[in-house]
Amino acid sequence: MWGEFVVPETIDSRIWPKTAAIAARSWSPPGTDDGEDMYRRLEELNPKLDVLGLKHRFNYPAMLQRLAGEHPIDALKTLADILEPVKYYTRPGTRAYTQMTPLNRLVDAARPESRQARKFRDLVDRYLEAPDSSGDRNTMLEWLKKWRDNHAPLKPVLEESSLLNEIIPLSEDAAALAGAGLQAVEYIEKRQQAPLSLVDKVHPLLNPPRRPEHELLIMIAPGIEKLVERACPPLTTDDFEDGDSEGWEPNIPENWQVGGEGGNRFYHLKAPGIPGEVSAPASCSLLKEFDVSGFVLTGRLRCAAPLDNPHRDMVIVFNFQDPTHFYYVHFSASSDERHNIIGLVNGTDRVKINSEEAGKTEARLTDKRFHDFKVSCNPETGEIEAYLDDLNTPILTARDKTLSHGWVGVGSYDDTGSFDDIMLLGKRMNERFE
Ligand SMILES: [Ca+2]
Ligand SMILES: [Ca+2]
Ligand SMILES: [Ca+2]
Repeated sequence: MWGEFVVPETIDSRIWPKTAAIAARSWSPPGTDDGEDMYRRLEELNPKLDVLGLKHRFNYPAMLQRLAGEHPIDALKTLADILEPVKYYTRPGTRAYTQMTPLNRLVDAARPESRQARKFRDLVDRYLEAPDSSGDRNTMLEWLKKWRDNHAPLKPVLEESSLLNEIIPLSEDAAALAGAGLQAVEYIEKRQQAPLSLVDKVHPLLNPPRRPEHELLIMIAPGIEKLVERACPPLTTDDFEDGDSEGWEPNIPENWQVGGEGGNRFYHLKAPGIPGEVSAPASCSLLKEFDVSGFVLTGRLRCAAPLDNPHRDMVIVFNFQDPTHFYYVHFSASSDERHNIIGLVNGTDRVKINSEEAGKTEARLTDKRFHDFKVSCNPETGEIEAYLDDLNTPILTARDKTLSHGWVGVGSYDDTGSFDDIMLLGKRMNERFE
């Protein structure tokens, strides 16, 4: 075994029982690939390993008890049972570790794979296959309620321990995720579409910072995501892997194509657009099937302009009604009155409408890598938010009700670049945004 974050107390849990699975892989015929059966057999093996004196299970409650101090461990275990340590080489980049750093935090106690989260994913899958007749529904709801209500009893435990303080936001997030899962089930069973606000609430929890200080992942998140997606399905998604750009309507068709590299395909804007009658983004391609009133658009974008161009940009357009009436989010490499803004084009040259001071916004489009983005708009409140990389904290926000609906699309003011993994959630025109 190879690992930097192991001490005698945790080494067994990092080796067992997965070594048994590796062994079985080696002596089994290539066709043996039943994951469910593997887990069943590993669970049978666990007590036998206990008898041999391995501590891969016994040290877990002991470590939790040490963290919980005088408190009972129940609430802490309820949370820890659905957590896993961050993966790959994330830990060394999160804080300065040395050989003298004690490995006694919750990330060290947490097991490499959460059995309960895996079982929850299975329950969700079976429930979504047959929501009305699934015998797993009650267990799923029971678990979700337990996780939703766990933060209140756990909070005093976390507040009293200097080692557990860092878990407070994580515990809140886990409870919020479970709460959102329960709400999603309500909408699924009422056969109603959930409001976008539910998706908006869950989205940041599903896209946590890549290097969270507590170094833990909430492993029930993918199951919750499936429930929320069923309750509020996207209007459309596009990863461009089929090689065509059906559904997209560019203003200059010859400038757009589906490109590919390294086995991935994406939507590529290969030439800058032509400036129009008013100052506004010159290139855009719209999802013309969806005239939306309120939406959340997510995806990835990258700019192909030279790195020494401080005005390099990619834009997301929305509430587009015609070429001189629309909003756009301008993601750029520099911040001023025209760059890295939310802009409104209303029959005349664009104006900056975001509330951040010009020149003070975080301009993150400084390289040629793909960046995650999210743009959301609520026409009832007029709130517009734009995110890049960190999908928890918007870098641009505005409040404007000039245009209440329209098409969304992707483009650039005057540069080139690519888009991928587009997902549009929204209410079509005349549906209420709650
Ligand atoms: Ca793709
Ligand atoms: Ca396609
Ligand atoms: Ca530019």
